[in-house]
Amino acid sequence: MKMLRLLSCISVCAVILFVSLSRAWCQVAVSEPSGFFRIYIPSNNTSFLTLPMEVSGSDLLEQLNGQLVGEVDQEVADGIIFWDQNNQEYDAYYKADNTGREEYNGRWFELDSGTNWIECTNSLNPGEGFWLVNNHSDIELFVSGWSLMDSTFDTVLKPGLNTIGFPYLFSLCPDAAGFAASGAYAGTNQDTSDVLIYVDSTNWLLAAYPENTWQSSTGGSATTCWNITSAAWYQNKSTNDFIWTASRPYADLFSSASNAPQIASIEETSTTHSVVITIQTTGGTDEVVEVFYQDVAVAGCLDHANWAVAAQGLSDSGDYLVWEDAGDIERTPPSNVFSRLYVAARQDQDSDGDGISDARELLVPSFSDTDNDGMADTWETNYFGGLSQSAEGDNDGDGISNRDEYRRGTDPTDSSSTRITFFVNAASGREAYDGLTRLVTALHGPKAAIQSTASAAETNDRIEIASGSYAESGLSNSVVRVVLVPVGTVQITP
Ligand SMILES: [Ca+2]
Ligand SMILES: [Ca+2]
Ligand SMILES: [Ca+2]
Ligand SMILES: [Ca+2]
Repeated sequence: MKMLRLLSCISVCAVILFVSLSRAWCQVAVSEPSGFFRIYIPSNNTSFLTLPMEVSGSDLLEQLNGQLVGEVDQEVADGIIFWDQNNQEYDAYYKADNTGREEYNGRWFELDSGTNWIECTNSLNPGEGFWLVNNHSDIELFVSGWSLMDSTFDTVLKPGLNTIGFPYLFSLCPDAAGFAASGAYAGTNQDTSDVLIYVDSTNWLLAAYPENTWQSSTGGSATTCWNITSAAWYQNKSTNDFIWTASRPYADLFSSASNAPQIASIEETSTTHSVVITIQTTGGTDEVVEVFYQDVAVAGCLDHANWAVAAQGLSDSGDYLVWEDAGDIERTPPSNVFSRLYVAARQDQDSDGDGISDARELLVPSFSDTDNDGMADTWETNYFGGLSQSAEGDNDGDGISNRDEYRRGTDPTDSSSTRITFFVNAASGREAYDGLTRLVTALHGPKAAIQSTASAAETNDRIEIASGSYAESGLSNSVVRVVLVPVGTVQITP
């Protein structure tokens, strides 16, 4: 069963988790980015990997436990291998199962430990290399964690061999000059220089012209790149440690002034491969949560200015709410992406009162509203060539204000573009939706009741009513004059 948990027990661990998550974000409006990535390992293969997110050691093994296969015979069990750079040796562990001793099953023990059952206590940090051994059929592992938000990340490179990778969700071509400036030794031949060794290539650091460049062991300058999750060996030829400092490649946009919802766990469901997200909330009665997402490709990068809305209008009276991402009309199912990140935010926080949350203005470029007039800047610029038009103005003189044209999706420069169609659906509709689309999307969806839709409409708007039964007490046309368009059999009862 492919089920993952960042928390094995929400109720017991909640306090601990909140402390650990809130170390840098104790007063913010949006949560720390959290998400998942996938690791494909072919049958009977070993993959050399690094973690591009924060996944604590015990949590990683716990996550892998449900996906890798234990055996009583350590030679055929799935395993994990670490490199001990202090002692320059491998530490290999296997997953035990069917041992005849229930307390050992599903735990990880040292290889060749005889009867001593030496348990794995290693932890894994972002940027450290390790190997996963798959002694069974092809597998795609699901790993969840937190995007690293430290501005820099130091990796200590010991004399001899080290395993390294980039700790952020970002593919990278390691900068040779940066390594040299950090203390890497560049020489004039491969035997004396520091060396980066990939699965299929070896590159060494050249001191002569062109100075501080990676050279291929097979000749000529080399471009040496990591994808997200790929690791490499680093051979430090000197007798001293040095520190390679990686800089966070994305901005810190997370600095506002109120309590945030926090993503507490991300699990993949075994049957549908949808992703279930548990969000810790304040429990306040006014709190409404929205979720943003961003997909990152294997050779891509997280872009912290470019999120999209995944869900809105989530609320719960308790301290947690659960939202399931199965994809939708606008969003690929999570089973079809390598990596997806999420942030949860307070949708009810709207400092400028324009109906668009602070978080959406911050995270989604198309909603950025720098002049706080309730009209997205991209929309204003598209229609008016700039931000000078006022919200109350009526540029095309059709009686509908510029801001209402924005909200209703009509053309503010075309006086014939005024009326729109609303949608009602007794089955799929919700009163929290705006009624602007027939199908449910992240931002829109049909309303559930005819009367409330008529109240939201303007004169001459159409209301398309999906077939179904509607209980409408006191249905009235006194609000506005609208056109009702039933589709199929529509039954209206008082
Ligand atoms: Ca706003
Ligand atoms: Ca604006
Ligand atoms: Ca107008
Ligand atoms: Ca118009």
